[in-house]
Amino acid sequence: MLAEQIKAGDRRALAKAITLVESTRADHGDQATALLETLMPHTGNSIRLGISGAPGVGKSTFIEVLGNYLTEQGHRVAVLAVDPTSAVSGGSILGDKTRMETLSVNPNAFVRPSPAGKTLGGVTRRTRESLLLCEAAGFDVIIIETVGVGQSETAVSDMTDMFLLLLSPGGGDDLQGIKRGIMELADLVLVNKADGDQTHLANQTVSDYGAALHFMQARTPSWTPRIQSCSALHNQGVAEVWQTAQEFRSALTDSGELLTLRAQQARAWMWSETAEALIADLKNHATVKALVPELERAVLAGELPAIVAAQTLIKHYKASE
Ligand SMILES: Nc1nc2c(ncn2[C@@H]2O[C@H](COP(=O)(O)OP(=O)(O)OP(=O)(O)O)[C@@H](O)[C@H]2O)c(=O)[nH]1
Ligand SMILES: [Mg+2]
Repeated sequence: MLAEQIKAGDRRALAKAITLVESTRADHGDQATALLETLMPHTGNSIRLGISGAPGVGKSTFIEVLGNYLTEQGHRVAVLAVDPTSAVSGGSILGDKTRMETLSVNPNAFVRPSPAGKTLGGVTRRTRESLLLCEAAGFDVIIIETVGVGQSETAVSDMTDMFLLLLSPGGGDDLQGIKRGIMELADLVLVNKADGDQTHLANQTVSDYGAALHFMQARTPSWTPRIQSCSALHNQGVAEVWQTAQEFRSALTDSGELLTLRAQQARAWMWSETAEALIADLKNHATVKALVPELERAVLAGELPAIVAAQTLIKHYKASE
């Protein structure tokens, strides 16, 4: 019945299901996968947006304004966070700051902070599954926020249709701590804080980056990355962002690329799931476990090539299948 409640759009049931997905208990894991299987036919009906940018650039402010605007337009909006720092520290930066006070009490929105996890892979795996659950619950716009510190953007871009990068007015990407590889993921670059005495600088930044974008390899044949400015604080340029997102969606739908993109993402996810599960199983294997300390010591001491140690582990793992 949890599945039924989710399909009916019950936000509490959705929150419960996400907790199940995030749980590390084996029986919860089984329930979660069964639930995902049941709900799979009800997923896919959303536009999946990834949003990244350096700390303080205004991601949360922007998402809150965009989210409230979209619910006014009749959409149902879910916001999930991927916080690479939570994988390291166990705590979550985004979790605390991603409060989005007005959006989280909006009945047509669902805001979920980042799950805690030991690895970024673990955190993003849960986010992918949560995304599917949100779709099954009838949310038609899913926004995944990640802080732009360079590790999680690729993961987020691998689970979304469209990737938005927020910048502050002024400064090259090196000054903003944005790596070029991340610029290349962006389908839309947004210069936020285009207000007050920063307005002019924001316009300047738009033309500087606009020129640079022309020299970048487009991610897909049917879309050329764009750059726009906005002020999340004053709710300016936000409707225009949604306009662009819709154009993006139409372009990729018409060309058939959206389906291909999602299919390829799902296949890549299958293999990353397989790799994660195999590694976990191998590390749990009694013979392997017994061998690890000595092999690690020898590798650390430079006595044994890593490849030989890896092959030894795999040989023993396979021998006792
Ligand atoms: N002037 C101006 N300030 C803004 C705008 N958007 C956000 N801010 C301010 O910038 C600060 C950071 O905003 P957040 O929305 O918390 O930024 P964030 O990117 O989510 O930050 P982290 O979660 O720490 O990575 C806050 O003080 C906001 O009020 C804007 O459009 N104009
Ligand atoms: Mg934030």
